Amino acid sequence: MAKEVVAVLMGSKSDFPVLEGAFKIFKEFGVGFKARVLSAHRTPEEAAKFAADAEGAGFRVILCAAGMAAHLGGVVAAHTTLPVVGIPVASEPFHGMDALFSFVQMPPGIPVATVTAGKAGGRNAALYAIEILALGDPGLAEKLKAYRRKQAEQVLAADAELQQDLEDAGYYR
Ligand code: RP5
Repeated sequence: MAKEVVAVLMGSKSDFPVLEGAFKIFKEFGVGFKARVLSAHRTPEEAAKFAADAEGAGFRVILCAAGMAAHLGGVVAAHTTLPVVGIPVASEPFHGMDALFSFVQMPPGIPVATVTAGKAGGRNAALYAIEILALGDPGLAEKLKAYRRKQAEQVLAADAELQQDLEDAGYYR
């Protein structure tokens, strides 16, 4: 098993679907991670302790997903100098705007890098963590470049398919 270098914290097990894409990306890149349910409000002492111990435990980046009044990223960032990436989770009645502002509106001095809400945010947070790790890992940097190339090829293949579909349907005549 790969050494766990990314910590993925979620405020509730109900946040899991937002992070599933991140777990798949870490697996694809061979990046070891540890996921935990830890809440800034419901388990404040455990969350703070995890953050304070994270660097010594070998983690290099911490992802935090939470919804509503999402203080997890801020609380974790307050207890570590490791980079913290916040993933807002959408919930009723404000559809993630509440969590987005909670993550993004950190006071100067304690940054939390915030991605978009939802599954896209989960995936981008994983890729951003890998970009950070790749700064000191040429093999990982190469995998990121290959990932981008594959992604571009998929878009170009979709474009070619679209051209063919429109041609076949007679829209270009
Ligand atoms: C937040 O409250 C969690 O991150 C979750 O998004 C939201 C609701 O939690 P549950 O009531 O589903 O446990 O702390």
